[in-house]
Amino acid sequence: MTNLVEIRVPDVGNVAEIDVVEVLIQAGDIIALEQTVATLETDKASMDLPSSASGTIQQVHIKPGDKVSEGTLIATVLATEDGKSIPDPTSTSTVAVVAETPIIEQKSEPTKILAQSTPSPKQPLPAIQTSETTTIKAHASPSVRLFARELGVNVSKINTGSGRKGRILKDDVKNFVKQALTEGTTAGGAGIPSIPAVDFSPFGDTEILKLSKIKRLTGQNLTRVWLNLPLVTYHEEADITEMEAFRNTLNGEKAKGEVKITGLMFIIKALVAAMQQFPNFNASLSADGESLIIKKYFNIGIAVDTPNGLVVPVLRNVNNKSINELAIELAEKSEKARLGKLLPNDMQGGCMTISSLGGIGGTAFTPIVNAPEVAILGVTRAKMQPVWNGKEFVPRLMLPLDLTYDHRVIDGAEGARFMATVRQYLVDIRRLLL
Ligand code: CAO
Repeated sequence: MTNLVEIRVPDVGNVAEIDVVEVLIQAGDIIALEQTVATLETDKASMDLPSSASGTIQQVHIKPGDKVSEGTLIATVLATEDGKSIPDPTSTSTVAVVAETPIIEQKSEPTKILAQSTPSPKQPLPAIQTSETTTIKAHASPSVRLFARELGVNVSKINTGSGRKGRILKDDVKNFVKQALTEGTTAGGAGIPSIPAVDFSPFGDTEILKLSKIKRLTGQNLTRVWLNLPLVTYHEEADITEMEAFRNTLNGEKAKGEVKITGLMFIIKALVAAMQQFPNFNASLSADGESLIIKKYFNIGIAVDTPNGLVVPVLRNVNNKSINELAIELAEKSEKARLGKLLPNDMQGGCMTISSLGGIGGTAFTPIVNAPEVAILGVTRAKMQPVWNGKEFVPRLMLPLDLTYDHRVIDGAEGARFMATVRQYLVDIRRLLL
């Protein structure tokens, strides 16, 4: 028995326009359940859309360059009997069998890391911006024009596009940027020379490994933030001896299999308590760079290390959640992140990011702000140290903290006061109750 099944775009978290980057099926193809049928891309993630049925493709309803959104019909499949997710055959509606959770390769947001933001129009990459002196009509879709504007590129300066009928594609914009950087064609910009290509073969064997998409996109965002934001990193230390004792007590009371509490949960809480006292840290600069948008919600992004690179799931409304709830939520989201299953929605709406390397080691580092956020907190490994108490040296567990902030928004003294407050909360977590 066979059924006609529709593959539609699943709920990807309130994203209005999703670009179809690649279509991997055509009519007549035989596909397996969960086989990728298309690659979709939002400004935050690229996702492989899996088929929700096995069978023969009857018709493909999209093509590369199309815009789709939740519910858009991707393809119809004459599903075989064993095809899962086959809709109720008695239903006459076009409601479909939506694809299962798409496999997402998150774009950069990370931290040391990333900027999800559109750079302020006042601050295009200076090395690339060109003046609008020509009236040549460039053929490019609105999303490509937006992409070009974000990079400060005037699309009319791109002579030919590689798309159909010379249409300008994102890759053409990227190539234009690369070329501009290589040639140093600047309009009053930084004119940073590119790293020259080197032939390594005289020195020994080499192997070429393609960067994952997350790494590539993260790299672009990092560069963008690095070039656009005046960043300062401030280092602090908190005595967490008591906090650690309390954490161990709590974990000792947990039943087998329950999610354990790590110090990160207290750090998240302390950070939010400090953000409530210092609203400038829970803010973003407006696109024109002239005002500060203060947020009244407290969502914290956590940089998670995955085999494909860094991603930043967001824990929402942290101020209303308990330590246990946060531990469970972070465990779920980091697991999803490592399986590449986060949806764009899981990574949106962050107010500040924490990048914790404490599970690995370190004494300090300089994380890069996840713009348009204005600060990021780096954490490295707590260590027993001799601390002078006025009479003698006593062993205390000291936690190194590194705050990088956007100096356009945060002054040095403000940064130091903010970190003194975070430290106070961690030294005596009872203060979180006040
Ligand atoms: N000092 C001492 N020990 C620490 C610590 C710290 N600052 N932070 C974590 N630990 C310990 C934990 O207590 C845990 O010990 P036990 O197994 O004995 O309980 C162990 O290290 C592992 O912790 P964890 O890393 O699994 O858990 P976490 O809640 O601290 O962090 C997460 C969760 C998702 C942030 C982490 O797993 C991760 O991915 N970190 C990497 C983030 C990253 O790569 N950032 C880099 C950004 S810059 O490129």
